[in-house]
Amino acid sequence: MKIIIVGAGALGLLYGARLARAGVDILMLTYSDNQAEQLNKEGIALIEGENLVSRIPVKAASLRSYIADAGQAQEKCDWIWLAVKQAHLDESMLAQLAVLVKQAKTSNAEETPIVALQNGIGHMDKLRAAMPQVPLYAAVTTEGALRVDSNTVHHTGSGSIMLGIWPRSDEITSNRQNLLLKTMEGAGIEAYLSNEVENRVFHKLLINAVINPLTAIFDVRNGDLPLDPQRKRLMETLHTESEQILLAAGMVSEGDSWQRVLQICEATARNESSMLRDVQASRVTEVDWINGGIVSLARKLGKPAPMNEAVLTMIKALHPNT
Ligand code: KPL
Repeated sequence: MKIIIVGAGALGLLYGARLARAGVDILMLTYSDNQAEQLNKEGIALIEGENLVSRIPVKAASLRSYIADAGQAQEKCDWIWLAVKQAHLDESMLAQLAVLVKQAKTSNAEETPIVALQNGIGHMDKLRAAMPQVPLYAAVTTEGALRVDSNTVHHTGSGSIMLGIWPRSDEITSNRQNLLLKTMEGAGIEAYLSNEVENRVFHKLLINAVINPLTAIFDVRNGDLPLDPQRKRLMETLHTESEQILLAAGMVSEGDSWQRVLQICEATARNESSMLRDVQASRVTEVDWINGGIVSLARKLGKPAPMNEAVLTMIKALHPNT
């Protein structure tokens, strides 16, 4: 099986390393030629637990140079995994992806499916509009991963990945899907195929909408967020507002989601949220697709969203260049 992974951030490197280690033909497509060069030379260094356990060879190229090389049109592939951040999914990236999908078309002329691993909402609609003919899968992962440098990733917590056709489909499982699930199982990756992925996206969004902006605003790790009573009150208010909007947008309740937020803070207590890491590194955050996504849903539904608007404004004010 051949998989192209677009984006070599924490998740791209983590899945690239684990799948390549299990014998999958992995090609990492990066932003920069430097990162691709380093990956080709040194492979991916995967840290599991406290120790560097393996250095895994992978092939890599920059996305720009790969699609510009007409010779690549011969290289078919079975799946394209999209592991770039929402902020990078702009017009130029969508146009490059459309070229990549054309080049990757399998020999029996089937379109190569895209698996999208982004946080937040909005990306699936953008992908659908840009590539109406391409099968799309949304993926929600609970794996913990931290990129240490351009070819080193730390697997900080085990989780699973749920994949689902987008928009929802009750279609019978195909050979291609079964093969992917088997391949992931062989790589030690816990993976599920589900037609409930939209609900998973909403539930992950709810968790990220509470933990991510508040950890970034207060500059605290996930476990420290609910320890202070005032911060906990803000978490709870943000949670209640977000949950009500998401339920009105079609999310199906799965028990006590406030307790779930607290459990995740505890389970990831030593972690910095991805938004806190982004603001610390002056990178563009995903706030527009997390709290901004909830504000847009609220507007469509004619509901107020003052807490989501407030954290959106604060993240932008605190870090104007993100
Ligand atoms: O998904 C996360 C993130 O940081 O984006 C949480 C669940 C908050 C864990 O850090």
